[in-house]
Amino acid sequence: MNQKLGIIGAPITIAQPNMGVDLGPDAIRHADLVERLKNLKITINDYGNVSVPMTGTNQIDPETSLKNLNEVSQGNENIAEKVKEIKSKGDFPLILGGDHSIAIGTIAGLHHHYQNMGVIWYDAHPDLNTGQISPSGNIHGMSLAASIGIGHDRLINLGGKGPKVDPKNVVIIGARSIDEGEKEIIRENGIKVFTMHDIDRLGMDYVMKNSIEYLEEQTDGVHLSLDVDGIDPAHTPGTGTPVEGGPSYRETRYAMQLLHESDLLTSVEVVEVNPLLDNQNKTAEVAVDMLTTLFGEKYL
Ligand code: B3U
Ligand code: MN
Ligand code: MN
Repeated sequence: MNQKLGIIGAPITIAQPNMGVDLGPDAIRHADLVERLKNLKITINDYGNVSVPMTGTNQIDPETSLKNLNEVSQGNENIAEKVKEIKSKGDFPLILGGDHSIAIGTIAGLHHHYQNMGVIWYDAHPDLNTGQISPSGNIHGMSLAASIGIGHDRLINLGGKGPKVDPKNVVIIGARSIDEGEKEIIRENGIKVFTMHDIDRLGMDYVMKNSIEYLEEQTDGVHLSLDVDGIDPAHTPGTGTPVEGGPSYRETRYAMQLLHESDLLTSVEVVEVNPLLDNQNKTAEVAVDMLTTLFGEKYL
């Protein structure tokens, strides 16, 4: 990971119900992301925030069973375009969310540059819902489904026709809130999942090394989609849907260290930082610690 880094803010907020995730990119910048990365002698281009529709409703559209499909799709198309563009320049894309729906755009943009892309989904939730099975209608809980070709056509075909990632190239880490319909999708598609029970049983060292080896063999690029609610809410309280019993700060930081050592990643995004739910900005600071570790910051 010794390339130039291209940072993009992707402030979609209306694919989930809480106000404030649109402030995530700036909260992460405010926590000294760029300064800390520059200390690692990394060249950085910050392209600012992509423009995305900000107004939406909290109502489920009876026709699609989704909330704000048009607006979320438009925002994600803009994100896909920007990611595609900075990747063409040779930058390593680092995308700051925004809610997790942004992964639809990020992955669609990256898809133009890979034949067989892999994804590490570090999250309390697998985000494998569709309008039909979602308990909420919130598109942030559907982004991984859309990227593997399941769900509404508009989301699946965003930024290019068809699925963007083979479900066999996905590893979900830290899952502990999985809806019934999502369980079926996981089984039917053979998606590799390390739940919290697996992490407890096997340890983060094994889980990460196994995931890295698995993806290394079969992909030509790997995107890390880091949902801050993947980390235990004791460390990341500023997020809309916290779930108890997640990997600690230490376990997550160690996971990032192993990813750094592996040199596997070709792009990263961090999502669901909501500074309105965290007036100390602690969650953004933890997000920055994870990102700087990923890019080579060490204790000694
Ligand atoms: N699985 C639930 C909750 C949820 C998903 N992603 C987040 N929360 N962050 C849903 O609404 O799809
Ligand atoms: Mn998520
Ligand atoms: Mn989540």
